[in-house]
Amino acid sequence: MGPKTLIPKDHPRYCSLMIREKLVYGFENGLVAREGLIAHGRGESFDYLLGEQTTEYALNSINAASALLLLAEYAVLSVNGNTAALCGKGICDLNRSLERSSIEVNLFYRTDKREKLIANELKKHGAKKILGVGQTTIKEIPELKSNRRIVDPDGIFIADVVFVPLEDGDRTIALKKMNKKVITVDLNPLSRTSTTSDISIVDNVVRSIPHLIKCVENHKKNSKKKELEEIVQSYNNEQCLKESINAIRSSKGLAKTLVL
Ligand code: PTJ
Repeated sequence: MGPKTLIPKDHPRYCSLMIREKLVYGFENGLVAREGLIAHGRGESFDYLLGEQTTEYALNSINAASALLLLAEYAVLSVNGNTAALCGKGICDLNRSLERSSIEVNLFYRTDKREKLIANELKKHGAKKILGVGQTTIKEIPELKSNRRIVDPDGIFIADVVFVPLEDGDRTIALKKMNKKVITVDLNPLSRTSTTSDISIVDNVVRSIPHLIKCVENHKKNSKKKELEEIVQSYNNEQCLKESINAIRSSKGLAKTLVL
């Protein structure tokens, strides 16, 4: 079940408007926090400036992210309300593509009810086990005050690689202090999350997850461990962020979206 919509398929901004509809639907069904709608507005404005397309720099980051996820001893895919509403299926597909990974619900505006609703949504897409829900034992990320400090002892706490789409800066910094490799998806190349993560995919999470799954599948078939290691070692996050900022400044994106 998805949102019922009156938006005609030939509307020039159909894709962007459908993303909004999905979030509103997610909000009405208790998955998305009110603040999640506002956070989306910020992301949407950056997406507009980037031309609502996956840039070659984002593809480069996605390639490095897929290599790092495959090299991980244990990767955790952290899911919040927005991610669950926009690409719950994609997260479950990505988790199935990886051999050593789990999904954990981890919320900034945490409520038990929303945690359970998000877990149920992910289970509809075939996820068997969801961490971070109804925990009896918990671990806390040191030096973090927000609700995101509470993590699953079998999940983020012990993971060496954490995938955190639409993350807040404080937790990214805290995860780095715990020596974890952090991969994020954030349309804002200037955010603390983007500038602190090891790999920042500056792209809409809706577009990047399918690319990421394809890349993982491709590397599984064709790349050796050494090749994956080389991809990760030669990746330069700072350069990718600079290129994303340049793309915004040079208004390549604007040239496309302004006509719509
Ligand atoms: O579900 P919860 O309670 O965990 O709350 C989730 C939100 C997103 C509300 C919470 O994490 C939050 O407040 O996030 P921030 O600090 O506003 O950061 C969200 C970042 O994601 C911003 O930098 C946005 O530009 C970016 N963003 C928003 N929508 C997208 C996005 N990046 C990629 N794809 C999007 N669709």
